[in-house]
Amino acid sequence: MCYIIKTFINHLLILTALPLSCSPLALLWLCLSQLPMSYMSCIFQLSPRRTDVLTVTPWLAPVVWEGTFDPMLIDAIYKPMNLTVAATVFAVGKYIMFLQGFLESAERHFLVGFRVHYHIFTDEPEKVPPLTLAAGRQIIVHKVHKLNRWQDISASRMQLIQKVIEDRVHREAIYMFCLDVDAKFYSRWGAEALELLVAQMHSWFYREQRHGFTYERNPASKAYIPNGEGDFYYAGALFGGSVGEVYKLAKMCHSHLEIDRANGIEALWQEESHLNWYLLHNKPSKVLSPEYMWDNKKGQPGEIKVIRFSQVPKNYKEVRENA
Ligand SMILES: [Mn+2]
Repeated sequence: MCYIIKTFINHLLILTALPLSCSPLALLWLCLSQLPMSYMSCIFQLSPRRTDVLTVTPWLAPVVWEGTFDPMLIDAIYKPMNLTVAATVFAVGKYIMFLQGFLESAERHFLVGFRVHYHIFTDEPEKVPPLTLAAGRQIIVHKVHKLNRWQDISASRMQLIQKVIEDRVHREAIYMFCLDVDAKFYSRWGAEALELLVAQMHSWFYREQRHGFTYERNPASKAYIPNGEGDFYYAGALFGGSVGEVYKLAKMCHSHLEIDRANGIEALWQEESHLNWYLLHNKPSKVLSPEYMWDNKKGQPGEIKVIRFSQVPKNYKEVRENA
């Protein structure tokens, strides 16, 4: 907002060719540039926000879109807190090929200026690229066994997330995000995403009606959501929140995946189906717009002003173990 006002005044000054020293507009410009951030935020709040998209859920959780927050103000609030954020990334089997692109782009855009611990789960630790990270950021590699089916790899994530929190993350970080590795960052993905329980509207379903969501519809599954229920279809590729909330989520989803497995049931989208069940019964306190995990196959519709993080287009036959 501040930037827009300044740019607008700058343009006016240039157009009217008024000398900076005596122009009343220049005085206004000076005043604006001297205003403390708290006043600037008031101006921002009084201006119209996004009206073309849903910006708050029926349970009053914000939905984060470009234009709904002031990144400078967000950083001014969160940076002094000196937070550590953990990020879990699974680079198992052929997915290791995405790790370098993921990490290099994350260093440019993901929570820049914050301490970030990347927890990389891989069956080939020697293939983790040697990268120099910004100060306060580190890579922690966890060796895992390669499972044969991608469905099992996906289902085992919840168990590994639960375990890494128990082992160390609960001591080391305040917030945590669980991210898919087959994606790259393109623009700011910042502290505006921090909250107790954070989920993202899936880029393929944010315009869909409830009946179009691909929830698990088998009543025998622990991920069952009946027709007529459900808020959003959330992406399995991105969720997070406080370490405590992510722990509760991972523990319950893992136990539900195990119960289903014991009963010979595999939910339609495995982990994602169980995540959607959990988030229906435990509402996220912040919902991220599809900007936060986009799919470039969908182009860039007008409401997507910024693509912050997006899936790398891939041939499933090349990367999945049993596609
Ligand atoms: Mn993925």
